Amino acid sequence: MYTRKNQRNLTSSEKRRLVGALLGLKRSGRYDEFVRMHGEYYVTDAEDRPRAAHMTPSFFPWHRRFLLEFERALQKIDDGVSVPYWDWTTDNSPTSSLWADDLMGGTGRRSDRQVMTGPFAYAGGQWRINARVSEGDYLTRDLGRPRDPVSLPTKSEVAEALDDPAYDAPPWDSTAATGLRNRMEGWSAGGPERWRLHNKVHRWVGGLMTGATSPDDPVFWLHHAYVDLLWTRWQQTHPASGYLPRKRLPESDPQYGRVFAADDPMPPWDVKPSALFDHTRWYHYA
Ligand SMILES: [Cu+2]
Repeated sequence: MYTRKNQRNLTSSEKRRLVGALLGLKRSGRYDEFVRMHGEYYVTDAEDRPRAAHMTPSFFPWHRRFLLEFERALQKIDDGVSVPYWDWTTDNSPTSSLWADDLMGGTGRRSDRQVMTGPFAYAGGQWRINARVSEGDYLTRDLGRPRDPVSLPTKSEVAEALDDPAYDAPPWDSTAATGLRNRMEGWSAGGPERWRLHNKVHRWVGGLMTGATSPDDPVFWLHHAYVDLLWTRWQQTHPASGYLPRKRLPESDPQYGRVFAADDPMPPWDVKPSALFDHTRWYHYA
């Protein structure tokens, strides 16, 4: 049992240890295995394959397990480390301390979006991008996308998503109009708000964070820890609601065999979403 803290409350020694563990994991090659796994499970609902991680009800439990595995790997390097969370409704500017040299480093330079500051700058020699969908060996960012500004989601947008008493809704994909899962994952049918909440944060960071290998940017983990925290808040607010679909969908359902009901084992760990509903045996949020 350990604590996941708000990144803004980390002491300088906690920041140093977190960065050290991230760089150590990268050095060992293990970090890039997580990046590749995320890319491999980036299955969209345009495909017929099962979707465990994205555009799917198991978006929350799959990422919870993904973060837990990652955190265990970090803790093998330094057992005092945990994944902090980034509350992007509050720390919502490129000048937030999150982006300082002692934590994530800053935005990319204008010409090629290459991150030039902090521990993950290519020139530092410790953060080479190996698993990627785009060109370049270096981490890229475009915080806030100044040329065509995008803003981070607000507290009221989060509150609106958390207010929905249903966990998810048919058709259980990126077009579900209601339900916590798609409101929070943030797909919408079109219009100016094509990317909302979780998705919008990926877009705001820009660069590698917008693609299937988004964990190439270590801020991925801090973002997803906050998404995980928001799931716990929804659970507390709606104790009578639960994960949906509860039972496997009938064969007649177009999503049959493509989404995971509460007790359908999810790859690659063969773990049921229901085994991940209660996070309190592992960690709590401070
Ligand atoms: Cu994400």
